[in-house]
Amino acid sequence: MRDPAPTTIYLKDYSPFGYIVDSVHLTFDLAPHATRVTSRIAFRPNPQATDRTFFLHGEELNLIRASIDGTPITPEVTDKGLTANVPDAPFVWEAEVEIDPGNNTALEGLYMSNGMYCTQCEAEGFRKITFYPDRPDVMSTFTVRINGDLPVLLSNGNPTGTGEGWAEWTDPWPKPAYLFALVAGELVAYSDSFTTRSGRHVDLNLWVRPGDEGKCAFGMEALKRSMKWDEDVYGREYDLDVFNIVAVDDFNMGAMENKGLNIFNSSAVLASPETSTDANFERIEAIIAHEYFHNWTGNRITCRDWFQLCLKEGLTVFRDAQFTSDMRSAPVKRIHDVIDLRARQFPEDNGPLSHPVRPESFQEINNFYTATVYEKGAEVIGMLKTLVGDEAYSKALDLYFERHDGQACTIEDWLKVFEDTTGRDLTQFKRWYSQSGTPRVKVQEDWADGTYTLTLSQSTPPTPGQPEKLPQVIPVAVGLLGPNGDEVRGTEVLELTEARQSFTFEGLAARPVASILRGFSAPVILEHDRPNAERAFLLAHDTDPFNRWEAGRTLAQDTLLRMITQDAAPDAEYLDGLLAVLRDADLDPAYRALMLGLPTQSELAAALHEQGETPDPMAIWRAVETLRQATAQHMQDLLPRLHSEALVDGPYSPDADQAGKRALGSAALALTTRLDGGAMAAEVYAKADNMTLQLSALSCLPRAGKGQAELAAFYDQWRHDRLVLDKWFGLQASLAAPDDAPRIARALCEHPDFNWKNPNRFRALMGGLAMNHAGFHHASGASYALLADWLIRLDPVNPQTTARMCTAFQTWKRYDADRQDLIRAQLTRIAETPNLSRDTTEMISRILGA
Ligand code: 0A1
Ligand code: ZN
Repeated sequence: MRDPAPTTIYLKDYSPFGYIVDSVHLTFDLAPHATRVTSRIAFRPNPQATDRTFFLHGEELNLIRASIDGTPITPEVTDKGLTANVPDAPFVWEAEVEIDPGNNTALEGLYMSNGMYCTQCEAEGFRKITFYPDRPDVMSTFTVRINGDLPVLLSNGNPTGTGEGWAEWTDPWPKPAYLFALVAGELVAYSDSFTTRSGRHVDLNLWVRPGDEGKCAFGMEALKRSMKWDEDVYGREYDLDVFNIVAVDDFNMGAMENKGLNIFNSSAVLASPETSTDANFERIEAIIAHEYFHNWTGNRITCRDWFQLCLKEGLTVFRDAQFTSDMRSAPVKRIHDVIDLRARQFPEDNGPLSHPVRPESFQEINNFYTATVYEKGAEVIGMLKTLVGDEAYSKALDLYFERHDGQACTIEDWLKVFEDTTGRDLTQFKRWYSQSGTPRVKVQEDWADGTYTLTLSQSTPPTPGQPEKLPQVIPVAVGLLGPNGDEVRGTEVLELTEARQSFTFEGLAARPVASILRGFSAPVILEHDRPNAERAFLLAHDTDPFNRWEAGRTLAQDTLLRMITQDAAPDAEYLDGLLAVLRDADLDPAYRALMLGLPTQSELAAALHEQGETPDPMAIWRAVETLRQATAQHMQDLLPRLHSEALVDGPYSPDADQAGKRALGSAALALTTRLDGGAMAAEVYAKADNMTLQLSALSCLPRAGKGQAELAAFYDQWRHDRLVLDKWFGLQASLAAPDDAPRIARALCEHPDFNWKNPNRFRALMGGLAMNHAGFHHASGASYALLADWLIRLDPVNPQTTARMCTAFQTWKRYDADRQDLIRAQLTRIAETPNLSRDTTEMISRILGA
């Protein structure tokens, strides 16, 4: 869709649709370039609505015929939809349209992937299938008949009829159109079943392309564990006779929660030890859980409008994080999530794309499936739970499900169930949904006569459209340690509600060391100037595993910043503290592996910018290299022991224990490579019998100036496996030395396997380059130009993926004037491209700050 003057949609303009939909009957006659869709929809006037305009969304549809109560009509059709005169009483709408799934490269609506038909309707894709009130507050039951000569024909709900060349599906649960799905293809099922706690037998099928059956077992187990967990923890049962999951290669996102028929990017469901890493397995488990949990948080209770997206996404991310914590290690999961939040959400919240968890306006809703809506949205739920306590949280959720089942809701509805169960006024808490930007919390400490006083001040820098901020409710979990490392005060949640507030702890025998923001109890930036000796003390003694890790992280960041700005040597307190933690064999290997991590180079650039410095990507890169080298030397004697602790007995399993050992082994291997020039990594690579080991060894080698032979061998071994080939592209682009990155990425773009129309392949290469901080910010501007060339090329083919990839430029204002000029030139070049999509136009203009 080309839209010369994009319109802005506002939350404040919400009004209900003039009609209620009682039932929808759809018939699909499938043909790659001329699919016919016939709809029969029962409407009646909505007594809650004042505006009775009968407007149905519809885009890229060829209307063949339309009728009302059997009488043919000629509606007024534009490129957005149609309007018609309708009776002021119940009526039946019928229409027949023709669509062209074979030429749908945007992967929205009905499209084809490897000869298979599939759909993606969230957020506004259903309007590319037929004329309909395509908005989430219009809910209806659907009956779907599919006519086609493919062996597998699927839609939402339960199967209610089948014969040669056709199948019928009926979904008894009213749903909005964005949850509609249809799949048709030559697929094979990996099947199992689940009996719900009330005794409902559910058939489970994972539908894949022939040849992929061997990669389904893990996903199926993850599904069954999710179903059980949602019964045990939230009391939520599945509500249909069948649950289908389909894997598709061409998909813009991770997966989609369509009622009873989830559609997954194959990278988010297919797994085998030979082709998938431990991280892949963990991600698959989380995404399967996420989509399954949407059945209640999203489908049974949906969103009134797209501004409420966080209602389903924040809550469902929070639920899938709880699930992962229960299945694996809670502290490790929390640390992973905070690393991810800082890497993806903080840059968004502190740059030109900053927006509230519940945005108030948009041009293209697809641009708001963001880390802020999802991950900060989940943090907000976590804070709410911390503030009200576990028991009240659970009661509030029971009330939410009871009160709102079958409805399309708002954040107000959500907060009201908490107010009603706890009696608490959440007016101030609600600012977490409306104020954008990451709050800074500054710490000041005082000690006198056995009393420790903690003074916290909060402020949030201005963000687009929000020059002034009001204080938010910030739960700050605090514990106090005595001089010998014992905890003298266990964790207590302080509620910071004012701009500045003091909290006192009396009757202490000695000045304590405070452990602040335990468990990362709020998504804020803590500003705490304290001696490194205190950080080292916390690294050695903190009883809160998150803050113990955080102490190491802060030490690492501090030493790196001083290495960058003052040419300082690596800090001994950091190196010694790290060594002591890594030596402690009682600590979980996964946790120790995380301890060896460093802040990303992009995070260091942000921290420098925050200090008023202009980050130099090459200086950052050099400091990280130097610190890594120093760490390797400092740990030299321990490395052999770490390698042996990382050894796994028996056959590969993706469980948390084995994965943790391999994570430690791979962190140790990266350090060893700095000492032996890659000899051990080459050996591990040669012997590796699973993808985790193979890939971790392979990633060590380019840093040692080696690995050409292994990269070629890897390609030969895996050229037939599209998901593994994505890794091959991504690894080379993300790990290339800064000076080589633009050239290597450009060469990879010429590779015959660079199928750029496939979103996974495009993201692997271009996303890999963008993640290579010093390589992406190469002073020549060559990487900027390469990315811009490809964004311009992809935009007419797939606007959604193009718009998402534009975020690589969102941090541009941090850098020096020359780099800013280079980036601005590329952004302007993209903006001036004729017929640029609405998606990309909106993103570029926001990034430019226009
Ligand atoms: N609701 C899905 C994410 C999703 C959103 C949009 C899509 O197409 C534009 C596809 C998937 C989820 O949260 O998993
Ligand atoms: Zn979701």
